[in-house]
Parts: sequence; C-alpha cells; structure tokens
Amino acid sequence: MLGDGAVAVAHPNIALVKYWGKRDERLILPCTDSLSMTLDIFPTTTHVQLTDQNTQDAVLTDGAVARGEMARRITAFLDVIRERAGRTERAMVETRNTVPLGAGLASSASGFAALALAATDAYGLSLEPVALSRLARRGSGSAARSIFGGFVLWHSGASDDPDPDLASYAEPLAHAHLDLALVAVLVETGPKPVSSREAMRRTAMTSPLFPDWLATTRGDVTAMREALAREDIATVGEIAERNALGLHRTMETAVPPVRYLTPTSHRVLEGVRDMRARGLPAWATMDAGPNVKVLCGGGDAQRVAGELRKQSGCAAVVARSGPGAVLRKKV
Ligand code: 2P0
Repeated sequence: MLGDGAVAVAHPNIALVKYWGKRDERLILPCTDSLSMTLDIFPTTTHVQLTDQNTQDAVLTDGAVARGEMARRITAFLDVIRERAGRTERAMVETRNTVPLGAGLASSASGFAALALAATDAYGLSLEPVALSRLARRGSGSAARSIFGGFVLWHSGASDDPDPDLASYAEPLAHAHLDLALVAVLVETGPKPVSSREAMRRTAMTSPLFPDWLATTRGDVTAMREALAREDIATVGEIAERNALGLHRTMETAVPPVRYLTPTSHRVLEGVRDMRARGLPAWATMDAGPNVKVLCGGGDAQRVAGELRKQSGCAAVVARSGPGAVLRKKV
C-alpha cells in the first residue's frame, strides 16, 4: 500500500566564498564557513512517496533509474531520516532537475535540499529550517545553504564542539539586501571528470596550498559579510573572484591535479577582466566544473549577459536572488 507522500522544490546556490574540504566525511562537516546566494533559476522538484511494498528505495532522476553512487547516497540519507522518525517504510523518490546534471551548477545542493524537505514531511518529521539545513548537509554539504533564500552563511562549527552535528548549520543573512545578479555561462553541460566529493578529498590530502586556502577563506567570509552589509558590490565581486581563483589554484596543485576549467572557461575569464577594464563592473566565480558564473549589479545583468554570449559563443542565463526550499501541494 502507498503511504504518505510530499513534494518539495529547492534552488541551487552560488557560493561567494566557497566550501572546499571536510573535517568529517561521515557527518559532512566542512573545514570552514562558507557564504552563498540562493538563485532563482534551475529548481529541483522532488516527490517522495512512502510504500510498504518495496524492500529498497526506488529513485528516478529525470526519468532515469538512479544507480551506483547516487542511489547509495540517497538511501544513506533516507536512512538518517528513517532513524530519526522511527519508521521503516522504503521510499519512491522522483526528482526533476532543470539544471544540467554534474556540470558544476550545484544540482546536488538543490537536489538534497528538496529531498530533505520532501522526505522529512513524508516521514512525519517537522523540522525548523535551521534543523532542516543541518539534515540537508548530511546529503551534500552545499545543500545546507539551499534551504534558505537570499544570502546564506553555513557555519562550519567548532572542531571541539561536544555535538559537532548540531554546530554546523546554515542561516540566512537577514541584513544583506544587495542587488546582485549572476550570469551563468554554460561552457559545457556534460558530466564532470572528477566528482566534487573526490576532488575535495584529494585537494585536502595532497595540495600544498590547502592550509593557505583554509586561512584565506576564513578571512574572506568575514570580509564578505562586511561588504554585503555595506552593499559594496565591488568588494563583494572582488572577494568572490579572488576566492574562486584561489580555490582552482589549490585544486590544480593536488596530486594528481584537479582541473575543471577548460580553454573556453579561461577565455570567458579574460572577457570578464576585459569588461571591467572597459568600465562594466563584473566578476567571475567558478565551481567544480567548467562553467563560469559572472556576478554583477542587477541593472547591468542583461548587458553583461549579452557581452558574454557574443564573446564566448556560449549560452548565458541570468539569475537573481531566489527563494529557500518549499513544500508543494501534490498534484
Ligand atoms: C561550494 N562546491 O561552496 C563549493 C565550491 C563546489 C565548489 O559545495 O561532498 O556537492 O556533497 O558535500 O556540496 C560542491 O560540493 O559536496 C560544492 P559534498 P558538494 O558550493
């Protein structure tokens, strides 16, 4: 018999100061705080339906049966929820993404945020958003931030905290109202060569720059919060670009190196520097993939997108600040 069900929607987020490196792999505790903006594009919609007929969870992602690592991660995540809810039914999970999977556009953030909300509702757990962010973190670190809309801070929590799970959660930055837009230049939409989970592990274990990366990121979070509070877009853009370039430098010195940026990514980066030199304020950030995301003021977004399309020949999508995860009525 079919049991309870729920549908939730969540959006990806772009980290202005990045998360890269875990101090606990099982609980997904990051080495540093990170700070992001939730976007209004590429939502993920997830339907969770409980059933007492099946002996395993069944997961459909964009109409295809999820297997291997992704299926294992989703079942492990549902196990955490089942244990808390004291329930044993298996789930049928159906997820629809509007973002190209695995292209460094954070489908795992929107995916695990939507799954956390839909699954907790289906299993009869009602969690406050901060508690939900803690739970979403167990699926994928960056998903903790997609629980909230707008600008969001994810706390790493202190390593000597008696309850480290409780200490690491996301919360919205209530006083940040900057009119920031993001232009996502879709350099490539194929799957990435190395998963971000593996790349993060390799970077932390082997890159000689990793300790510097952690120290710089800690300073960047503080400076970014101050710049957001003053609505100082140039400083926000400069810190974000520097932090992203530092992240890629750090990964590229891992053994073996992790290289997500392609010659096209580098051409787009050059185009962004060129726009700045011509007096059009724009700054680049890149995640675990070749796509370049360009930050600019809301009023400049269409012009920046037009220039980037012309310069790169790639599709460019404009995003603005978006909402946190929400439950939808089932249809
Ligand atoms: C971020 N990224 O802060 C960073 C910057 C990519 C580059 O969080 O292992 O999918 O599931 O916790 O969250 C991508 O990594 O990794 C990511 P897990 P996740 O957005």
